[in-house]
Amino acid sequence: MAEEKKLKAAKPVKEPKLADPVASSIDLATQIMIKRAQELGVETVFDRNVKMKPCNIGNQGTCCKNCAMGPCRLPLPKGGIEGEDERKGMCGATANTIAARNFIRMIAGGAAAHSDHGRSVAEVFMSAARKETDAYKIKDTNKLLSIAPYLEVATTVEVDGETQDRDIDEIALEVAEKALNEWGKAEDELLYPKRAPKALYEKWKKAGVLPRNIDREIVEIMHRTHIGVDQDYKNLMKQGARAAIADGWGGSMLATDLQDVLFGTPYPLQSEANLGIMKEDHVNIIVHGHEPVLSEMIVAMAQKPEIIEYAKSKGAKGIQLGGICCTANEILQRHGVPVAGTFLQQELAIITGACDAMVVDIQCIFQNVANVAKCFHTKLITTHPIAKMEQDNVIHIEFDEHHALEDAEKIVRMGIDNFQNRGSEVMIPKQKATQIAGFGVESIKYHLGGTFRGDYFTLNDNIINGRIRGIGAVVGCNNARTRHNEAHIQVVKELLKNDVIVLTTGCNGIACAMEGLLTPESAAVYCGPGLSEVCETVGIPPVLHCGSCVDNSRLLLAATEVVKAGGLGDDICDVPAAGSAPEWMSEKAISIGQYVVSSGIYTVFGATFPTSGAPVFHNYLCKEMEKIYGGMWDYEPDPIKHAQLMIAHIDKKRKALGIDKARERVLMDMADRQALEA
Ligand code: XCC
Ligand code: SF4
Repeated sequence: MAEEKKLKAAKPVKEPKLADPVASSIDLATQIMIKRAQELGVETVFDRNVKMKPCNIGNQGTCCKNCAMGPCRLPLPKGGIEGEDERKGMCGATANTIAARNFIRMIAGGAAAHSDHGRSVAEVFMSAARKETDAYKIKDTNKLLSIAPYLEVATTVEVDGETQDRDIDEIALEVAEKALNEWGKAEDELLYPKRAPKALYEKWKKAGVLPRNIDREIVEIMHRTHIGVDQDYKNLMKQGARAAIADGWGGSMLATDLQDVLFGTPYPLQSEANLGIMKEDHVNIIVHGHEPVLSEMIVAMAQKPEIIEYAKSKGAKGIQLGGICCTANEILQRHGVPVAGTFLQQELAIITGACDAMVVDIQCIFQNVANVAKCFHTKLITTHPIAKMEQDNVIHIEFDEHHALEDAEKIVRMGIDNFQNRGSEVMIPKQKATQIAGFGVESIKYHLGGTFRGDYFTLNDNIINGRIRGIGAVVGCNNARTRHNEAHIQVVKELLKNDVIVLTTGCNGIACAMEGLLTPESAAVYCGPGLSEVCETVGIPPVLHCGSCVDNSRLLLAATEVVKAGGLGDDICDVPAAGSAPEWMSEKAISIGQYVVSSGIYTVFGATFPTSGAPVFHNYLCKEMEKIYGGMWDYEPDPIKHAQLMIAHIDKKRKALGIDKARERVLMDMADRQALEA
């Protein structure tokens, strides 16, 4: 016995489990930096992924902790359910009820995040309209005039029987009032859903899902999912859809529109992406999060000659700004500021040892960046009153639109002052790719619009004649449970190969940028003959980066423009289009997925799906929902099958429109032509 004990005690200490860099990401810069982190003994999300397994019951969506009699856990039995599903929680809640409650609480979380972001922008917009701040101005008056009618704000006035243009400041003020009112008005319904095609609006009306105001729909989810309230998954999902519509056609759309008015509507511009954008001899300031309100000021500050001089006085050659997540997408699309990386690269940016300041606002910020920053000289600065961190190395500089420029200056100077504190451990990977970003409803109109006919006529025409098979909207996060960027890139490439043009936002946009897919040249390499020809003629990349998470609202409006241009049905659900989030992880992704589905678009998610433990409810989302909205969910973790499901749906829609034959003709022509040329 004693011997045995001794033997046991002598057992070597277990090495900590570490991630395999190549298995963790398809991106070389990421692989290099994961390895680097491990050499330095700094833990990243990739290591935590191998150390901690996700909970199997939570994963199935069937763990309820909505009251203190639980948590009640209802995993799916190994062999599935035979006969009646008798699983129930303490109160009797079924697996369907539990999964549906959890699902719509995710929608509430996501819709709240997007919409609260929108509210902040609306508040800044109000300050600008009232001229209470020097930092923010109404920059894009064309955009202001274009959105005013949707908020029921007149752009003209009658003076002595004559129609005249109304004063811009007056319009801005009324737009601000009307917009802010959307979050909490006591009567009526949300205004923006009327921008949808009429058939869709009527569908929502009939289904009883027209949102009343943004906040109310989110609050009602919290009420309905409290113990003992709504216990019918269909009725729960009705509210889930309503809150999601209030996000996509409400909070998010307002965020996008008001940001465009304040900071300018994006137009295509060139930039770069990946960690290689950081520069060893420059002060590197990384902005991370979602709201452009502060980062816009930082961009302005970092360009000021006296600030650049100050950086030089500290021994740096200049200031290099870079972005992570959607703050990156915001300042990329308006200023061409390069993107340092995706959601999963946030820790790695600090591990370069060259990040002098990381400035974060809201959403998608790992608390672990504080632990990583502790191992380096990096100043980690939180800026938002609702988003602080407990670690004591985190600096909080609360940002306020009334002293925005002062705050931005303080932050940038802090980064500059920190340049000299760098250790010897600087290692920036070289990888970066060129990208063209900054697409949106307006620029697609410009590039693919017709000169004589409707705005989106050229795009529609090419879909009708079959050169473009359809539209794929591929968006969303990275998820450390899957190989970084692999599904994003495989799904997108499979779509391109099959002549499906891709619109992207969020971290998929960043993944595509890193892979070089956001360049016109990539069309000839990756696209089928039809799409490649269109891209070449028009001079656009085959993947159009349309911005941040809230900018998924741009995709809804682009789809609406396609319907308006004619020839592809009279509702969004008629258009040969499909949505996808191959590596989703956030609650916002679920809210986005639901408003896209409720807008009539078939939407496939990868990674995992939080309803697998409740097959009846899952089936409701994936099949029954089509009867209500024309769109439905699907789940497929294999990227190629995932893309093929989207293509099959696109073909189904082409057939319903009677344009399936056109494509065969185009391909035949093209093959003939190629044979002739050869
Ligand atoms: Fe966050 Fe918007 Fe997801 Fe990326 S994509 S991980 S939500 S940053 Ni919207
Ligand atoms: Fe369990 Fe019902 Fe309470 Fe949920 S609400 S924890 S299912 S008793």
